[in-house]
Amino acid sequence: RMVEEAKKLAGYAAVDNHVKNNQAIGIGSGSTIVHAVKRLAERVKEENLNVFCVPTSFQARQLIIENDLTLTDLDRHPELDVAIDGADEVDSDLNLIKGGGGCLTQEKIVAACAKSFIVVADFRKDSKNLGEQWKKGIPIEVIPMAYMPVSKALQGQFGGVAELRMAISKAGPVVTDNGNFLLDWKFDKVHDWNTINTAIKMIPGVVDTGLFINMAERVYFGMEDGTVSVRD
Ligand code: DER
Repeated sequence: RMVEEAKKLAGYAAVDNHVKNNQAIGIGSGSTIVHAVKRLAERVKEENLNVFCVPTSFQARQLIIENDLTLTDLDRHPELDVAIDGADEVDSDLNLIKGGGGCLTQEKIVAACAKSFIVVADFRKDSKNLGEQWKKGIPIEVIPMAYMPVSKALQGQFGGVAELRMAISKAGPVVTDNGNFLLDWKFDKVHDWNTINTAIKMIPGVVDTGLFINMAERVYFGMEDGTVSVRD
């Protein structure tokens, strides 16, 4: 399928351009990162590389273990050489919406610990402004007992609609790897994302947001025509 091939192109390009021997590497979550991890495992084997991988979710942890990569953590490697992760949408300033997979909090922590944060995405994620293509809203991780007041504060201050993310194969709300709930905030106008990100984080009960502002160093887009487009 074209999209899967595009994810693979992006994942391989990021690993081939940014992974070297003796690195501590942050491993993101989602489906595109799976291709990057496969390529990483291939290179580790072929080139006998020594790398240490920090996961951003239970899923990423499983991926690291399944691919026989060395698992580590931020206690042992608080400074990472590079973090590679996916995104739900990328705008022209390299601002990201992340959290479609519900792993945004640990993803943002790991991305912030890395000297270089590299994003891998298929062509569907390439937008001019946030919200053009991603219609599921900005994921916000919240302390469960506060989801209603946070939702009200969000809507009162910034408009739009904030919905509690309900689970599909489990009764009730999605519970994150950190034991929290998720709100998906469907905004209805263009905002200054840096300002609004800070304001949302100030609402008591908010753990973190899926807005990654001024964090990504480079994005690799796998394109429909089989090429890779790079945005710095
Ligand atoms: O949930 C997340 O933050 C994921 O990284 C997401 O943004 C990308 O997931 P995908 O690679 O499956 O599209």
